Amino acid sequence: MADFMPDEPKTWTDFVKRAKELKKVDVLVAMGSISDWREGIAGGMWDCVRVLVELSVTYQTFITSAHRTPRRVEFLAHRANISNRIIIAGAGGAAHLPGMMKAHAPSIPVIGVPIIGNPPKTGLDGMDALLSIVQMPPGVPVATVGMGAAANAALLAASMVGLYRPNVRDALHRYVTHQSDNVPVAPPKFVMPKAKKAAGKKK
Ligand code: RP5
Repeated sequence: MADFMPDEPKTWTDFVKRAKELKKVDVLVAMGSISDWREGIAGGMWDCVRVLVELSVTYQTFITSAHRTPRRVEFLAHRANISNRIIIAGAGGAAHLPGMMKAHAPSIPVIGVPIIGNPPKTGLDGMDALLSIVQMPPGVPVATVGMGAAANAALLAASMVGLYRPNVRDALHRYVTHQSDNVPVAPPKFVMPKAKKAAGKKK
């Protein structure tokens, strides 16, 4: 009789090899699909990794879907749990990945990123992913960042890693200081647009 559980015969060996490297890094970055990576675009998991690199947080990336590769999800979450690693998980649509990872990794922090499809796939513009991730049942918490806020997930993870790695804490401090320094003190001096000025003079 056919076994309908996916057993991923082609990818399983490579996947397990990569998963075993997880113990060498700070954060597991998982995404439900290659379409969640979005190289060069803010809002995808690429943006999360960009910030992790900037803050010297080490990471290992994986594509694993709660629906298409459930065995990978279970294996990865378990390994992260026993290795005390932080999980960042991004998914779109019916985004069960962060919640499923938390179910299999109850002792460690899981940060969920609701991905907005680009182009939109579900017509719900990321609201489906946001609600799927944030509305976890009592006892199974997933820290949820805003829709497409993959960079914020990296900053949140860095603040956790910084609790035990001073170089990451220092890098985060520099990042935040730079961000503050780039906020102007006030908007430019107000200048009345010419048309309005002229109209104003006629009165
Ligand atoms: C989710 O379904 C993924 O996280 C992705 O955001 C969405 C669509 O996946 P693809 O059809 O692009 O692979 O599981």
